[in-house]
Amino acid sequence: MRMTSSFIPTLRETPAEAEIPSHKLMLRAGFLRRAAAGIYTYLPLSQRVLKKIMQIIREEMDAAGGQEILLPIVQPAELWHATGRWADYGDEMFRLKDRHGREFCLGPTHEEITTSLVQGEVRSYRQLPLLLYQIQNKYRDEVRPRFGIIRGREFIMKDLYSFDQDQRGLEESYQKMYQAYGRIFSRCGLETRPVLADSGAIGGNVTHEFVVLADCGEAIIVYCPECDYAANVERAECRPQPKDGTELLPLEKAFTPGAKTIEQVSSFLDVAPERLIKTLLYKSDGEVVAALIRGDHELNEVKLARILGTLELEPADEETILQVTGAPVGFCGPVGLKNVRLIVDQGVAALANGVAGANEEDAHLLNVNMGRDYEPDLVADIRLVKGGDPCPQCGNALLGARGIEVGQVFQLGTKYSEALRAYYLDENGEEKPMVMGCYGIGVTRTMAAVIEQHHDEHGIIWPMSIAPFHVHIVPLGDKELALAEELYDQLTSCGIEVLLDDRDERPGVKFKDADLIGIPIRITIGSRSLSEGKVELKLRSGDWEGKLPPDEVCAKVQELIASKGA
Ligand code: 9G3
Repeated sequence: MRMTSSFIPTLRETPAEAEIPSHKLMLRAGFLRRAAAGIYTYLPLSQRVLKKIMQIIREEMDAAGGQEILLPIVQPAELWHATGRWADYGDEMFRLKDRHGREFCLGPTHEEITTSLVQGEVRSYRQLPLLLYQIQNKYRDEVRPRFGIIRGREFIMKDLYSFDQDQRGLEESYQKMYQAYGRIFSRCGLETRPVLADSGAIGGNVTHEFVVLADCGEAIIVYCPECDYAANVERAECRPQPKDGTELLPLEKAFTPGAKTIEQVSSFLDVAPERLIKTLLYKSDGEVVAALIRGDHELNEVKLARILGTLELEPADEETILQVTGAPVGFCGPVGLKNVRLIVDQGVAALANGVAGANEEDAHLLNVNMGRDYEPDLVADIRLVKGGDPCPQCGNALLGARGIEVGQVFQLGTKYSEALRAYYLDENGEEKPMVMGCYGIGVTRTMAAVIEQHHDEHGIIWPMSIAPFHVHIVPLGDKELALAEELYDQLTSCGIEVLLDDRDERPGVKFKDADLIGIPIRITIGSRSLSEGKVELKLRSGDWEGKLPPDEVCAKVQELIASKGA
């Protein structure tokens, strides 16, 4: 491609709305333009990258036994009513009506549609396992689209759905996908880390997220430097502490005027935060629940919601707190609470002689002990794990990190096949629900994640495997253009993808744009090196450069491409 006939609108300045490197660089390097909040146009350079990422995904999905289909974006509401999910998702779902007033949504995901398809076609165990996938736009009306295409409202996803006879079959499909994901991301030049995740409303209970470590990432994970434990903090477990064997002291009320927060109570009573018991009141499905957590720990609301088996969990408001405890906010405690379910974190269960609110204004209780002073309804792990906490597998201190979730694999079980009656006859002629898994890769998000992992202050540094082109030729003057055209033809005839900067621009402008766009191999043709009968080659990554005669360029470029694993 020649730059004079290409649509690559590079920018000198970074548009104000861009906050993170990948968003800034895609706008400046002429890869992307915004159509509306969270809605983008992918310009020619992006399209070339996306096609290569999709090609890698297709090769690996097909190799794992997947068959590609194309599902509808416009989905009938009936299917979502059947699974009960039409009501689960509020404004996040794009809904529309057809000319007859029938309700539809723009597909945010495709469990319903795919299960309904399979329900109508598969009747025998001989037809399983069945792995169907698509690469298609998805629509989710994010309340706050941000970070460019990383959290957009329209994005491209590969989603595969597996249908098996039983749990064992599902685990085989899951493993195949898990391995294929590792290969896909490394072939895209992405370093990802699979982490245990929470399956949220989708159902099932085994799920992993593939995360790209990045400071702008919205996923918060912990991982162990010593063993293979890694988890999204929504899901991360921690090792239960041993029970504190101290002798139980008698309950005592302390006057704590105005001391409400952990810090205030801790300093007023001169008691360490880890001896305090935070009692947090929530409303869940109409009932009031108290979560007890140590003063130096944070509550993990996702874990609490999962334990309560609820989708809606919100902090109790002030009048509920007043009504339930008889005291204003800040003096709530477990002793004497009526009609409130007590979910106690294991860190509190292990505590002896803790300090808690007295359910009385300006009063706290000392030497509170579970079992003697209050009965828990349930002791569980409801703690938000953070860096420094002990690894649940090996006990070493966990490390915290932020990451971009580029893929997610779920064991769904039979939630959708039961709801949509996707049954099959097993070898004994018995009717059984198919056991499902679902597996997503954010295709457009992957492109942005690659930029997050591969850029410097001058621009993008594309891995060879998904670069929009292999070679960027920069002739510095019009004398050098003739040789540039010759090299362009030679390389192109060897199947090498070349971008030729044939614009009538000063060298500085050409170099800036070449750095910005980030093609891996750059060939510079200038009068100085030409006088020695040579052209300059260098890798955008900076880890090689050299001068060589024009007739050796083609072989060298092929060697560089091969060595970079394209
Ligand atoms: C919705 C809306 C948003 C959603 C969902 C449904 C996320 C929803 C979870 C998944 C699970 C997997 C198949 C590919 C991989 C991910 N956001 N999820 O189900 F109606 Cl508005 O999408 N689906």
